[in-house]
Amino acid sequence: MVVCGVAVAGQSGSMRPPAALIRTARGLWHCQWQQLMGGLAPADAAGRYQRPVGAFTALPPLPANAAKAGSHVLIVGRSCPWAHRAWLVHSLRQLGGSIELLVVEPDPAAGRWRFVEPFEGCRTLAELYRRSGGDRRQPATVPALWSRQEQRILVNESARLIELLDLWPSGPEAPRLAPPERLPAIDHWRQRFQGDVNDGVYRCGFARNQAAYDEAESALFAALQEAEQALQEQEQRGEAWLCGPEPSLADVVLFPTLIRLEMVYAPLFGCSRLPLSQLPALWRWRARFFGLEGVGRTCCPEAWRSDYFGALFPLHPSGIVPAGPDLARLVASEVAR
Ligand SMILES: N[C@@H](CCC(=O)N[C@@H](CS)C(=O)NCC(=O)O)C(=O)O
Repeated sequence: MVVCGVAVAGQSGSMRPPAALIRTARGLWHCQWQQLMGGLAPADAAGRYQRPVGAFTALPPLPANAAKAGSHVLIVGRSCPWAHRAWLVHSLRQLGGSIELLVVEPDPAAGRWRFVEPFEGCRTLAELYRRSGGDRRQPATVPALWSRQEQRILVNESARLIELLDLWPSGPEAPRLAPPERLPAIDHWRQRFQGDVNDGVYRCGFARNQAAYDEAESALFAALQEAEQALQEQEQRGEAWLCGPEPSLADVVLFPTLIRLEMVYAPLFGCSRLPLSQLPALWRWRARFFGLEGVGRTCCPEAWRSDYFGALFPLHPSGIVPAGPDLARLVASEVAR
């Protein structure tokens, strides 16, 4: 087998390894890779990624003390797109008065989130989960909403968390992101994106075989083409957003995935069929969303690259963090050339 980059005898002073050795190494590596992937990303029998079920997934009632300053803490990680959607709602609805934002750091060696300073006596998110009665076998994920009064995590499923945050009391200026009159359209897009786009990029990256990857990749780009078409029609009507003249939860859930596309998901997860520049309405939409008040502060490209490329060892064993495109170019309203 000839591979670009394999040292050729006489050129670098080293000998090309014998073919039998390469075959054996490939077989062994594939076996080990499947095992490592089993720890990172469970799959079904056909090799499709199956996202594990979380611990506190139900939508809780709005707490009676929701409006009280500092009564709750929203725990996020910078690189996580699921946390990013909750952070966006927190920021767009200006909830900082009642919900403190706490950013956890990844610990790639241990494969878990840790607090920069101990929080409620815990050093890791896993400890806080156990304190809340979480099952040890379930992953301690971000985002999570902590109640200081009840001393427990209220919800850690981002899809429910953003619904709760949309109902959270806030100032008169704070937008509602899922107003009842637009709910059918918003729900339609949220469902369309959740599996094929938001989880879809992970289904591409964590696929165990070609067929599983192909299925996820086609579904991802079919959904993006649909969103492109819808946004073109919206623009013709003079409406900037997926579900009308104002941004909604449908836009919120699409943004964290699309803003990471060129930096992480295309190079690492193989979501590279089309650069976003070839979906021009989505490109313009992304630039508009980035321009909303407070969104820029939630975008941390260095953390995205270092966490994904540094932590997902089975996908990127060298741990080398590649240079990425400049965020400013990706959110310029004109397509970057
Ligand atoms: N269902 C969860 C998924 C959240 C999730 O997978 N978060 C990842 C980071 S992107 C995490 O914290 N993983 C830690 C772990 O699996 O131990 C949601 O949508 O909120």
